[in-house]
Amino acid sequence: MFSNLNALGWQAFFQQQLLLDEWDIVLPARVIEQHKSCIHVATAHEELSISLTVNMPEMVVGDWILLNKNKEFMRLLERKSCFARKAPGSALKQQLISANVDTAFIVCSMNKDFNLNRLERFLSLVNEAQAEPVVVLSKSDLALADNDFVKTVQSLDALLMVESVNCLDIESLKKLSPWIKKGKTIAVLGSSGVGKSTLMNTLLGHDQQQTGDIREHDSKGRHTTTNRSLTFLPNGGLMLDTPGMRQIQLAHCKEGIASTFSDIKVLAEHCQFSDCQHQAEPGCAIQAAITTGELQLRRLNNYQKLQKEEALNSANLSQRRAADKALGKFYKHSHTQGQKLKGR
Ligand SMILES: Nc1nc2c(ncn2[C@@H]2O[C@H](COP(=O)(O)OP(=O)(O)O)[C@@H](O)[C@H]2O)c(=O)[nH]1
Ligand SMILES: [Mg+2]
Ligand SMILES: [Zn+2]
Repeated sequence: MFSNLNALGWQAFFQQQLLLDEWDIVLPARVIEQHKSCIHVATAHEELSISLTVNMPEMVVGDWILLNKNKEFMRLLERKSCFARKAPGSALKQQLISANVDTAFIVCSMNKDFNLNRLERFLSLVNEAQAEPVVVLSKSDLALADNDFVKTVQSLDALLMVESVNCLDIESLKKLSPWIKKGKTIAVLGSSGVGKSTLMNTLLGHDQQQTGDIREHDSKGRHTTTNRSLTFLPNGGLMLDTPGMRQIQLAHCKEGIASTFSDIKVLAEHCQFSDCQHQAEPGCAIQAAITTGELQLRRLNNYQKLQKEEALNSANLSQRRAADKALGKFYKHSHTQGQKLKGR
């Protein structure tokens, strides 16, 4: 059973969460599709649909769950990695995007939409989720000089993986094969129009994803492509398209930002004052690095902007969580006895 599971992304990390006497009676299953009232899961043998009930924890594409022998939900396994963002709109809610992702392709097109600030935002998200980032520079067939783009991205971090590709050309996408392997889960991130769906379709060998100018909401405001799903690629990888990722607000992403901008943190350790704001203080190592050209002012500004945004969103989310908790207690209290809330 476990060899089939490996193809689904089953790893020692999940197996270790099974109790010894559970091995024969549980069925591990991976969430491959998410809908309002149900999830689709894949076990080693089949695909099933499971209705969601209020007692279940919040689940997201990529999650591993255990089913009992009647193929009913038992429990959610701890996530190896998790992507989340602040839910768009005014609601102060954290929204799960995907779980148990090994590698994240951050797609940016090599044209006028290319934007380092946005790339740093995605990198923060990926680093926080503890997935491996790979920057995929798309539309190489249209770019005048992909080398300049690759160099520009590498100037952020010399160790960052960067590949330039033509998403319409399978030969060109072979550059990505080191990361597309049996049982490895890849999330494809990036703004609208950069080629995420095209990349998936070319790897699949047929059009599964809508591409081009088709919007997430069509003219009638109906959702067209907002169901998140995990797709099996012919050569073994599992790929997650992330529709509806136009607007990513960072929340609970402090470490992700810190590791994305670790160069600035290292520089700051050499500032004369430990509480240096890097404005005009004497002995500021960061201002000195900007003067010598070692650090871009753009990068410093973006770092500080993302830090502020993250702090504000996280504070709002915590407040909301506290309010929810208080409300939850009230409901629980006023609820007539009998209905036990199932713990995790
Ligand atoms: N020439 C060229 N066109 C591309 C490439 N990648 C995507 N496109 C085109 O760009 C448009 C948007 O691509 P799509 O995959 O829908 O972007 P998504 O919003 O990120 O899913 C489509 O018309 C694609 O055909 C590429 O590498 N080269
Ligand atoms: Mg798309
Ligand atoms: Zn300083």
